[in-house]
Amino acid sequence: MERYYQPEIECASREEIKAMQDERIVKQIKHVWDNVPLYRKKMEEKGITPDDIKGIDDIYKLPFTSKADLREGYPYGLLAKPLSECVRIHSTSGTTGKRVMAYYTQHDIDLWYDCCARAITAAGGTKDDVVQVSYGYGLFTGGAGLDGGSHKLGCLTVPTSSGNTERQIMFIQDMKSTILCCTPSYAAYLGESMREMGLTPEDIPLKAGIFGAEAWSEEMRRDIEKTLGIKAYDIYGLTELSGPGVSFECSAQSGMHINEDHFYAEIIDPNTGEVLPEGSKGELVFTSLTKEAFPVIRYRTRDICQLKYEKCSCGRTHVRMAKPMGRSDDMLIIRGVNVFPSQIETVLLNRGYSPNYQIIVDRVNNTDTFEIKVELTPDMFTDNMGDIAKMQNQLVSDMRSMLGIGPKISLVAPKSITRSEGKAVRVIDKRKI
Ligand code: DLL
Repeated sequence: MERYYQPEIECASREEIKAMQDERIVKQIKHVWDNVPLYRKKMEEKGITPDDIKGIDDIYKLPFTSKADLREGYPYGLLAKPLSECVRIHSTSGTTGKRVMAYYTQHDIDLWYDCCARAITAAGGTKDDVVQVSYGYGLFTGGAGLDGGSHKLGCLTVPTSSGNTERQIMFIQDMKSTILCCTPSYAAYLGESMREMGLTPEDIPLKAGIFGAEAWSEEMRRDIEKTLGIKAYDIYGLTELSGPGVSFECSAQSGMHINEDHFYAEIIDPNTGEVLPEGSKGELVFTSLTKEAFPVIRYRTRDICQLKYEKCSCGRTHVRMAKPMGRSDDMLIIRGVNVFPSQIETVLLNRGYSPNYQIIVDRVNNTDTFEIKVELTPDMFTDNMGDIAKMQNQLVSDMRSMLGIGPKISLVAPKSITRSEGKAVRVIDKRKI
């Protein structure tokens, strides 16, 4: 039977959800107008005041917020509460520019951890579970978020953080961990390491995994489920909104339920900003309805996905989002063709390769070059040139059908591509260097 952490909210009727959002958006807009000069300025530029926002249906009137806006506010520009009322910061990694700092009051932290507790419950967790949190702890939100959710539920929490793979496996065995939380690429690495240590899924007590923070394919899910002998659940979130737990999968595994009492989602056309009808694929935009210290209004995530409002078989009523294909800025444009790394992952795993690959793009004589380094599994490893050529040709042809463009395939020896303990780095785009 399906269990819920907060059934009165997670299974509320659509009318109740809308009433909650109507009330919260009005309060939130007044809060940012009064306290965050950037939001007031942007609203004034559009000629609107808080009086124009009478409910959630008026949200389209509000200006969008971009990552550049948040960066411009670094470090304290977007704070909506006095620092003395804040108890925590987290931040994005800043790999593509200046960091975005996110601030939390104690109330913000409590609500965030509730969202993560909902996710753990939806993955079958109860207070009798042992939850190993192998997301990084620190400025990254993964460790803190799942740790907090696990505490709320009363699970025994094992805060290993990421890295030190053999120790992770030792803890899984010795602490009898039943739920593993980490990035999907690290889960795949843990599975590979277990196999090398001669362990089978029967040797470990894990029953479920809660994996997110990066795009991962259905093929990757099946691969992880097989190697670890678990059910693998997706979880989504971003620092700007709190961290993990903005949405999560339930037992139906048919999209991730967005915690709509805290986050209002829209799908827009990334080029025109037009709000798209239900079911359309586009850019996900979020408004935080309850954040005190660092609210974001119509924040453009750059994640490309779809929304589905129909009631889920699990009983939850909150809207579901499809697995994001990746950020629009992860999308590569190679010789004019759009390529998502997740499409490449699908082809490789369907052909029995491991999820260890690297995409290298460059520009030579004004033409894009496109190479995929693919690691052979120990079973496939051979020095027979004929066999290697056959495997390469097959992959080039599969990639051409999936992407509409043929890469150069370089097959490399097992274990030669660096493993990731957090978010995997799959793309080396030398055109940008
Ligand atoms: O990755 C928060 C998180 C931690 C989510 C642990 C889930 C688990 P950021 O580092 O700010 O926050 O990165 C946010 O990661 O905009 C997406 O592009 C991507 N992302 C997060 N979860 C998923 C997912 C955390 N389940 C960015 N599937 C987001 C695909 C995801 N992409």
